[in-house]
Amino acid sequence: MKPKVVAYKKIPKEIEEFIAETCEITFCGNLNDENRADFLEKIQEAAGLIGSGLKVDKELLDQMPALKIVSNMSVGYDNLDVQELTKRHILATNTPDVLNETTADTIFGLLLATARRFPELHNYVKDGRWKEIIGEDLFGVDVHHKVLGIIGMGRIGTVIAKRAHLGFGMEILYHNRSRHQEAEHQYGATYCSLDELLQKSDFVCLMTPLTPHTEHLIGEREFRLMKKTAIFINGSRGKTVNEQDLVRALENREILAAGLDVFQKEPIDPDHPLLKLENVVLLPHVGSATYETRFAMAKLAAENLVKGLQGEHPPSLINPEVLGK
Ligand code: 8YV
Repeated sequence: MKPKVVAYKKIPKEIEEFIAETCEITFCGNLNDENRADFLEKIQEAAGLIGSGLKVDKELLDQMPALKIVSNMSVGYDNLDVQELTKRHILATNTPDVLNETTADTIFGLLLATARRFPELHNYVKDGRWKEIIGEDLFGVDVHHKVLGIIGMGRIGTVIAKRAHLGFGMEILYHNRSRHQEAEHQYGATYCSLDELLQKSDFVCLMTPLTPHTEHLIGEREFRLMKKTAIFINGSRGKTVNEQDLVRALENREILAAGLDVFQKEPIDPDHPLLKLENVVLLPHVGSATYETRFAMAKLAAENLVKGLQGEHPPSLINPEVLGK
């Protein structure tokens, strides 16, 4: 009897076929309010769950008595109650590393676009408003050789530092739970306190995972410490910043601009104050959103799922203690 698996996010056909070799896979569509009842019915006998973003907590787990593994198609796993999963001896896996380069491309691209106001200038041309040589009112700011402060020098932060230092001659400051030798030796990164990073950086790039320690890590106090010419970039999770304080800082010009790929609520409400501001560049959480990288993430998530259900050690296990490791 093949173990039952529910996929609540679309996965490539090839990957679905790989899973179907050893599992009975049910695809319930990208989970939303409309298909939630159908999803809750399908998960009753599921031994495996694969997707990204679904809140997997006590309430859901009580409805999944047969669950053996939750496979996140994302590197972030703040949607999983890992403590509860471990207590119930349920494996939890994610997809680290396969998305580092692509996400770093996205975040550094967002930094460049925000600094040089590319979306605003694109619309200026597209709307037929380009009538004369561009004046100071549409100038951006330089990125090369400026100071980039990275909060969260992890796998992706390090690759951002590589682009910034080797490609753009930027000086790198970083704040992290621990020192990062590779970033220091390869990219000249300097470890410093959060306050010092905020005061000295021309660009502040938030790349931490979302944890109880990092929730609202950046708020009014932190924005006031930043330079008035600073640009804030968030590539972590929306809840690592106090969004109301960010809007206020942007409205009051306490910082120059912000580039955001993540938001407190996703999709963001159409009437959200951020959407009314000029000094922002907003992306719909597309850090890893390329054909190649999403395929690699789905492939790794599927390998985690299949190996976990076969009693083997999944390639990227979040809670190895479940296997007694
Ligand atoms: C994912 C991300 O694309 O991997 C993560 O943690 O935030 C993104 O790379 C997204 O969460 C999957 O839908």
